[in-house]
Amino acid sequence: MFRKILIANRGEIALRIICACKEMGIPTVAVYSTADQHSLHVRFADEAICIGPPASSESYLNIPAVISAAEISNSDAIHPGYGFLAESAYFAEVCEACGITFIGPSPESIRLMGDKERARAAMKEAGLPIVPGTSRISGPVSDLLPVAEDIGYPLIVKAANGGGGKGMRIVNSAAELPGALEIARSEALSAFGSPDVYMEKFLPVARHIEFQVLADHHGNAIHLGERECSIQRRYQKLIEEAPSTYVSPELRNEVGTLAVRAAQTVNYANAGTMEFIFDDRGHYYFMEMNTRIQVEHPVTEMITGIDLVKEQIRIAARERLLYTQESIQFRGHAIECRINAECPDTFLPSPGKISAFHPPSGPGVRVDTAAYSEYVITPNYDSLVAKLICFGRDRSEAISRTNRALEMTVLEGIKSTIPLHLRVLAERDFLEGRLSTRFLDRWTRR
Ligand code: MV4
Repeated sequence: MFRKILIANRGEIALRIICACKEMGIPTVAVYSTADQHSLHVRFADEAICIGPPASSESYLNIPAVISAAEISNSDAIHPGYGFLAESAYFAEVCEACGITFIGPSPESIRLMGDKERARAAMKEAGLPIVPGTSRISGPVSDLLPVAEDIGYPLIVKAANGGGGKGMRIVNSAAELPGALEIARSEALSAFGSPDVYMEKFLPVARHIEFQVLADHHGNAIHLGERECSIQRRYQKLIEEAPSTYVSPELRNEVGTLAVRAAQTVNYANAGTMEFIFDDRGHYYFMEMNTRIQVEHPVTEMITGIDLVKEQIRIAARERLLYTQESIQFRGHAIECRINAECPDTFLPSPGKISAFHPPSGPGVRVDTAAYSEYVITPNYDSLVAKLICFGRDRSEAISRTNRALEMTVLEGIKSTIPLHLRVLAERDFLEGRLSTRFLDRWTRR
């Protein structure tokens, strides 16, 4: 096992990783920017090293600063959390070159899955259904019109090196294609450093459902079922749940088995998530694979009883998976609400000082947060204040718990998404499990 783990992140996920390390008896090192000197990850880690000014590019994304902190503190592993350096194949390579274990998959796996077109091809080869579409496209629009005609409208243009919605454009007709391509290309260039895009058939009423897999370095792999993530706005997830009301035990077993086999085919090792789009006729298609621990991992932990962060650490230390597929049991239902510091109507960030904060508790309630009363949310980082995860013996109990927990949350001084969550939880379609990626359109114009 590792001697000491450096956590290259901040906020609630840094605390979540500290929890796992403490329970495993592994000392931790926090890194922080000058904006975060009063943060809880600094307080709860065994050591803390300041790595730069508030701007992420000069601190949490500053590879030489992070590696130096690991070397000075004699850390032999780095957990990157999510965001920041978590999906940088280059960072994983630098760790390797410095003799530090990157707690995540290999640089090759990160690079493969980061290239959405190569990932699609690899997963198709490994037996997963993919959305009909093209590979990387270039050249004049006139050459692309016939290709687009072939796919059929509506179609969606996506960034080849993207993910998570940036650089995406829905195209309803040939007339819209030139403009959409131009916008998608320039967005892709500024967000991902490459203007390359590809086209896919757009599935208008669809569900976004992802499967969690765990794979070790000894060829063992399991899946931990799915998470339903259809309730998103501007491709930012707002509510996630497990299991999905759409997935029967048979379908879970079918897609999970395919996901596990695909992970093994590409020699994937660590935690990973395969995103699928499900249409309303029972068809499903692989979209992309995320090579990190995800924000919404707690809903899977609640229904399986497995600590995903501890498993990531064990796998990175080359230990064998503790579980076989047969030993995994799904029990109950879990719902996660992302409580962001933003206006619930406009979704504009609402930074400022939290004047009062009392997180909810009681049976079946988990709150992952790094916030406290008097804490100041600065505009430097993302707006996540807390994740509220509620467990119930069934979906209906999970919903009532989420409702009462939201009502029993005191969060003053900033605007938050709590009112929006309460509205969603009162919607008939939500209560009856009729979810789709269009769900939030009823209240928001995108
Ligand atoms: C799609 C899609 C429909 N058809 N691709 C959004 C995030 C990114 N990871 C992939 N996403 C989607 N890709 C095809 N071919 C629907 C989504 C999607 C979505 C689209 C519009 C509005 C909300 C959405 C929520 C989740 C997924």
